[in-house]
Amino acid sequence: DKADIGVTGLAVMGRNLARNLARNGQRVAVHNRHRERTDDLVERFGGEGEFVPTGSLRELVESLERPRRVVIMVKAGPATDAVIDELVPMLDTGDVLVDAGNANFTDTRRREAALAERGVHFVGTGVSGGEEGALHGPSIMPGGSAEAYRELEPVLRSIAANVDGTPCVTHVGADGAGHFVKMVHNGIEYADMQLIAETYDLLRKVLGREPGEIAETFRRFNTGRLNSYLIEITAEVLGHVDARTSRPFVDVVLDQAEQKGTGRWTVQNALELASPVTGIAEAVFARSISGQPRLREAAADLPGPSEQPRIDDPEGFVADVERALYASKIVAYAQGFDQIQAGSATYGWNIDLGAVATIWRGGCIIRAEFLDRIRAAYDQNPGLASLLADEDFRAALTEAQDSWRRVVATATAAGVPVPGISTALAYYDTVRARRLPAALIQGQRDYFGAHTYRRTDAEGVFHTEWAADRSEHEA
Ligand code: NBP
Repeated sequence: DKADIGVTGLAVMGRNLARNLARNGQRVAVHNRHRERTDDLVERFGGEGEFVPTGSLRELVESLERPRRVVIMVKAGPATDAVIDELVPMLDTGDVLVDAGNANFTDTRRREAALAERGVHFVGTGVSGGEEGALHGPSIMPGGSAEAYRELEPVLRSIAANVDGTPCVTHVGADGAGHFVKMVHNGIEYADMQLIAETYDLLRKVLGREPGEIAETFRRFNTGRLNSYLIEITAEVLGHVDARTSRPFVDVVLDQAEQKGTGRWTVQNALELASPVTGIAEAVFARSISGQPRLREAAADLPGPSEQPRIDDPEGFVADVERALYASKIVAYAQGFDQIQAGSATYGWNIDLGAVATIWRGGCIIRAEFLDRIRAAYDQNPGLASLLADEDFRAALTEAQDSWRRVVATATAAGVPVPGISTALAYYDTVRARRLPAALIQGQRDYFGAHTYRRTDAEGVFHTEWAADRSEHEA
């Protein structure tokens, strides 16, 4: 009997994806470069469904029903290329190769184009939700051709997370669109985590609360509009007590945040697209600063504020912080969706932003009630210029903005860094400003480089003779 689908790469993600497939009735051929992982999977979880262990890629390919469907779940980068290069000569026209790793979307575009020439469908697919998601239902973001998606759709729907009867999977767009959207998802995840971390820092340093108390505050936040997986796990982590020292876990962990690269890719691409994802950029840089002990050691003696701000109403401050977090989150997500919009236009993907919000409601790390609101915003107006312009978000920002300003002011007065919250507020004030000092920058550019400017009151491009008589003429 032939297998329905193959999975190669059986580390945590691949193993759990293979189990998810088998539990949903697929006969799954499995393969890993080092055989032990394959045997281990079948030995420990063989009872969960039908697995066909194979010892080589050739054996894997030969075990599959046609058109063949092979999922690659190996380390992103050269390892993925190595597996593709070995697999492709064994495949036939119409076969479908799915890369479910965290590939850079530019690699996916290159691979898709190369394989399309050989008649093989290549579907770069974002998978979010970590190992638990892979097992119980991830959010799945496939790119590639519509034809290939039709081939995969039923099985992807069966293994994806499900919210209110809707599976968290959609055909995002052609070639690298899926991996692009997964990249921005991770960027937004960075921004969201940074905002939550700043909120914790404020409650700790301004109000002097203990991690256990702050865990309770996050538990309460989680019953309201901030309800989300990230807030939920934040409360869990803050409430955790280290067994070795009986101290709060968060106090014994080295405060140097690591990263695997998708946040950096998001910002690199945003620079290419001139898409201002300031929240994601601050989050990536905040992790970078945390990971520079030499810099932090050298700066550790610099003075903070000479006096601390007085907080007369601590519960009022907590309420302000909740509003600041919510408003900042709206901005961070608005920026991320804008980047997807910009990528879609630049790379020709025609991405449905409402559909992206829909598949992020479950399975993935940023899953939250909030995504339902984003979906509703795009449902109501698919051509929305920014989520900030949506009526409901506008109302939330209007209600939050005074609190937001107080939080940034208090943080600044107390010397507590809030790069994420303050950049979000700066973005808000920038985009809503009727006049920006960009006019002055145009003047400076024209002064030193004759770069020209446009006027508010006349068509055309102008230059002023700064070094001579300062007369203006059309350039
Ligand atoms: P890893 O990213 O740690 O990769 C380990 C797997 O890659 C093993 O199966 C290993 O085989 C295989 N591999 C390597 Br390394 N080099 C290879 C090569 N040259 N040829 C063939 N196989 C090779 O595994 P993971 O954490 O399960 O993640 C898999 C993918 O999913 C990655 O792209 C990751 O970025 C992505 N992802 C991970 C998460 C997560 O939460 N961990 C979430 C979302 C996406 P071996 O056993 O023989 O060494």
